[in-house]
Amino acid sequence: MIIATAGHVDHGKTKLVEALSGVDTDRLPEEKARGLTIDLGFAYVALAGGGVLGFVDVPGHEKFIRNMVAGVTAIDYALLVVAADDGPMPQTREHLAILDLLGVTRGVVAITKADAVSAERIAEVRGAVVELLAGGGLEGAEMFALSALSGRGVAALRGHLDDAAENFTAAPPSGRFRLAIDRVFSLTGAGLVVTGSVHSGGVALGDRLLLAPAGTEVRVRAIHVHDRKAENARQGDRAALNLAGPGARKSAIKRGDWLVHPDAFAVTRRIDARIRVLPGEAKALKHEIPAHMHLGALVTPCRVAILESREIAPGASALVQIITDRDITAHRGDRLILRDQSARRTLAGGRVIDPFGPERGRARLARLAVLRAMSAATPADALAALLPLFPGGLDLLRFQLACNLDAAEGAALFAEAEMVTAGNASALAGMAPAHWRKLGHGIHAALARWHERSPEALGANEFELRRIFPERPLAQLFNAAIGELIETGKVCRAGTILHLPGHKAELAAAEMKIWRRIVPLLEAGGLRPPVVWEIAPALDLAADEVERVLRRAATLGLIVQVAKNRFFLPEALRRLAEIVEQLAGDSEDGLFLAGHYRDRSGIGRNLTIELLEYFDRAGFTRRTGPARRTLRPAAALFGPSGENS
Ligand SMILES: Nc1nc2c(ncn2[C@@H]2O[C@H](COP(=O)(O)OP(=O)(O)OP(=O)(O)O)[C@@H](O)[C@H]2O)c(=O)[nH]1
Ligand SMILES: [Mg+2]
Repeated sequence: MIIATAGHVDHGKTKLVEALSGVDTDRLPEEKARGLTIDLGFAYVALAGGGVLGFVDVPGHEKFIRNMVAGVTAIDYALLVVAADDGPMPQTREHLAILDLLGVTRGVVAITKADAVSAERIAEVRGAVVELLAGGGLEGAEMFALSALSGRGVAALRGHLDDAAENFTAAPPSGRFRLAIDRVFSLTGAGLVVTGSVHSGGVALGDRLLLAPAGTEVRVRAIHVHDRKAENARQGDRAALNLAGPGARKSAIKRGDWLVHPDAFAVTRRIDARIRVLPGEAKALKHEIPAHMHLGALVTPCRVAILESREIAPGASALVQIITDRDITAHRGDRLILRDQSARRTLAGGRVIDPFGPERGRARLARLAVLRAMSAATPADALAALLPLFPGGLDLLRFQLACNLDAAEGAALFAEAEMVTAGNASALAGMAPAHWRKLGHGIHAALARWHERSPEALGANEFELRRIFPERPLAQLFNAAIGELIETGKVCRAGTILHLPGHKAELAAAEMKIWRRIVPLLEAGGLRPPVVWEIAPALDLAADEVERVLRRAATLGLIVQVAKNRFFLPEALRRLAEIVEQLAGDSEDGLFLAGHYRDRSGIGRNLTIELLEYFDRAGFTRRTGPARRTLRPAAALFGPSGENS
């Protein structure tokens, strides 16, 4: 059980931790010289029953509140320290408010320096503390009057903490591994070590992790949990990880960074959240106010955009978008604290709803509805509430990442949800059944209209057709809907052209004559067919005539226009798409680079770029940074191998 101290400067937190654990956690020379805690201190006591008391000692001075907040994220138990002579003071209140905002609801109160005051004074301070706790998460917490100097009363508090630790059961680990880094140092012999609280999931020796937000890779060489060597660490633990690998450089890691499972890597600068303004604030929180956000062990300057109104009154809560000055990482449900611009006062706190806040339309009614849906208690409830709001389908992997669900949790959730899914392991999309039925009807109707307007064309490309839909159906779902229509005979496909079964279109006799002469040249070109200005002189025709026939052939599905002058026979395009599929399949994460494609296909640099951009437009691939992944099988778009079309 991890216990963090809280309370005003000089009220005896560090002395009390020493009396309870035997460890003086003020290690820094400056702390010793000034008799003041500056940074976090840690002490661990192994209990006879197998449990551990892990103490995080925080500084009380208002100047070091940022360190205090870093220390109390992901703790289990609060030890509020109030000196009997002073009674509650400003940081007693502020620390308490921070604990409340972070959702700490279990704890105990120590009234220290009891040796220095009368019994009446102790009774008076007890009364003041009861009042202070009323209405908050620690309301009704037990109180122990004691002296850390004489030791009187310390044993009773220690007994209370031992009991609490014995009865404590940590929440079962869930989600992918995330550790909020609060210290980084080098150990001679071992190398780089980071420490922090494990917010979710678990980690084992040898695991590969990413440093967030930087994205560099590290490997876990050794693990200590609560000062003991371990094979793994899990949610709720305080862990020290010895790191190896290219990212394991002290200069590249600082407090506030995270170590995360590669699939939990999420970088953002816009967090949509619900926050509550402290009731004690004198004024309402204004729109676009600059502030500091604390999340995990991180603190960063930010702006707070209020989404539902122009201001938030003291004690009230509202949806906001927090725009940070730099890249950060966050997930749904993460607790955060807002302090004022000069870092003097705690203003508000709350929880992340969506770590990927949009830049545009963030306060639109439709977006607010999405945020309310995502605020549901569980990911399953959130998903059920979201699906009706997305007529074009929902990116399920983004949802999984936003909620930090591991693979098994994601799979179970998606299997149970009432929805149609499409895509693959690296691009999964979901749609509510009602939207799915509407989409099928919509595609059929859109094709009928297409034939009406362009009777001379055989039909439409899948992506030409998809563009017509205002709800912007996700490519995977749109393609799956078409697959279903083809299977049930309601739609036909010729090459990449879709049409209704009754509809026919052919080349005119003159066009057919030219087309028959072009085909052998294209066939001979294989995967690198000649462009228009190469075909025309070879056939002794005008370039614009060749282009006209090729365009016409494209509307009939005989050929596919990939770029301005570039046309591919469906068979060649299918083979090129299959090479993409092989490349993506060969790579561990499903990603491939244009350079690899050029080497594998042998079609050269320029054609590679034209072709991959076409595949992106066609909804076959999606680009993320320098790499691409496939969204669905090549066969679903370009026909199965060996198909004659
Ligand atoms: N008389 C008396 N003095 C105490 C007691 N506990 C702490 N002190 C004294 O109070 C002073 C501050 O104690 P610390 O434990 O450093 O206080 P702190 O809360 O850790 O202070 P910060 O970390 O700077 O916020 C020291 O001089 C202690 O000797 C106590 O129970 N009785
Ligand atoms: Mg101290």
